[in-house]
Amino acid sequence: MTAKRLSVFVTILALSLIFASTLSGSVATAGAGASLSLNGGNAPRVAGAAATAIPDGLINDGGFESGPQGGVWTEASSTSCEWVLDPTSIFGIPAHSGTYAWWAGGYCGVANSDGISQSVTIPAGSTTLSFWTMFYRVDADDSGPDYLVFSLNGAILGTWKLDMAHNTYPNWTQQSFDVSAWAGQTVTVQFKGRSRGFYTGNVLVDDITTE
Ligand SMILES: [Ca+2]
Ligand SMILES: [Ca+2]
Repeated sequence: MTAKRLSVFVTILALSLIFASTLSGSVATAGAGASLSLNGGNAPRVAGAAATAIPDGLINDGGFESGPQGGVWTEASSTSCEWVLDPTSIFGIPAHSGTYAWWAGGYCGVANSDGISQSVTIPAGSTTLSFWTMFYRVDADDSGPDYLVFSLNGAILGTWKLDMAHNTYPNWTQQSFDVSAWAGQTVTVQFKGRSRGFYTGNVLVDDITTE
């Protein structure tokens, strides 16, 4: 069996497992490095209850504890999967804090691209915006590059390649940026995950705060 055919087989198997677990009402229990390697798609998107904004520093619900379909974040995805999740069952590690984190990149039948954004006013005197990341590259690097991009008002402040060189699993690391240039302004905070090609990288993001 060629590597590609094996990949397709594993993908179908993973989809079947996720579908079966959805039917039974339980959470997919694929361990880290199993289904995640080729199909990171978690539970399909479902209509969720209206979320209540949870103040979390400057960034509303910067810890994603409103859960899937959180109302304070505008979510986008090129696939039907939901990317705010409890990562325990799929990644084998918990969120940085609380229950939920946001997952960029990944796979949902096909390579997934997703994003989250919200509009906030950076208070005068704020200097730093920080967040935590957990990069997880299971598969070999491929010719279709995968990225995480962080921007304020469209100005890209950080770009990370989701390749094997940036793998930090199972450790969370903190990223910090000087946002003093935006102090006093209302800006759009945006994260984008982009996956291309047959293999995809993954990154979890949690606890976005300012000081
Ligand atoms: Ca969290
Ligand atoms: Ca790729």
